[in-house]
Amino acid sequence: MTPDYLPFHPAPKVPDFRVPEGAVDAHCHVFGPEAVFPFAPERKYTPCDAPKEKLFALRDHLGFARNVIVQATCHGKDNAALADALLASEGRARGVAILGEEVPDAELERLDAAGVRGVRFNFVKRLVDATPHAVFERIAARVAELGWHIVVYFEAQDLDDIAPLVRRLPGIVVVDHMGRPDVAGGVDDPAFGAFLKLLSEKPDIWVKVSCPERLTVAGPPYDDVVPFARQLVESFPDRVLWGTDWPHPNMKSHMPDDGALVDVIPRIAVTEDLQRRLLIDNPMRLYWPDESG
Ligand code: 0GY
Repeated sequence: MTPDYLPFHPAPKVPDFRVPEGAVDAHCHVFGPEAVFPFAPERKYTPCDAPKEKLFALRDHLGFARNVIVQATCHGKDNAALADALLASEGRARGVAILGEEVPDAELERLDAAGVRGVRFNFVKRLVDATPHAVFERIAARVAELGWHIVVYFEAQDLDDIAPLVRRLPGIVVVDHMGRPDVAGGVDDPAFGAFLKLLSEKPDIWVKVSCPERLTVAGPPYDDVVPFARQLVESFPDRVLWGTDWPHPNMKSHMPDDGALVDVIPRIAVTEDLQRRLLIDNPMRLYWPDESG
């Protein structure tokens, strides 16, 4: 199957910023290989193969110790490639799955044993057909029994519709890519203000300060996105996560150099203390609580 967006960067630079030892890339994906793990028939885009070996090589190249691998819509509710990567990681990866409410308990237990610690609810209209909120709530109640958290992916213009559900969800809710703000409006934009207010009101909401490459209007080095991420890191230092988003599914404008993305980190987390919380303390608490200092 021919991919319908750009291939991932063939040779990312070694970052100028050295991440601290034990750092976690808390948002990345594995795709295929298609010959072994076919893509979902209902997918809205076709990725290129991005197998676990390439992800683990990138982890080492960029200086990270661990990954959180997030199921993407191109694999739908078939989490086989994800589980395979988690099992091959020798404990150095945890996962976030996509599930339907028909999922049997035995499958949940199998995913948990492989290293899945969360379920992802996607509200991005170009990526998925809508799921009733009541279905998400029933899935949330089931995975709460396993101690999993919930990851939500939505765009800023849909926050008003989704906020009541997000407030009701049990346990920790992690928002992907800063809630996808429209960066053209700047950090004083009322929609970003509404997102900050939600975070202030509900201490169980965490946020990934990821994907400058998706949010930017100006392009690299992402000067227009940095203030959003920096504000979140400084306002909620114990509830932020960072990830590469490799292999950058669906990126059509430009394909980022993953090393250059790492170089954004010291611009959004400007002290060693903030960097340690963002890259180690927070993801370890959420994904490896037994090893978390
Ligand atoms: C991302 C972003 C995208 C895709 C997916 O599940 C997905 O297909 O997450 C996107 O197109 O914005 O989180 O990697």
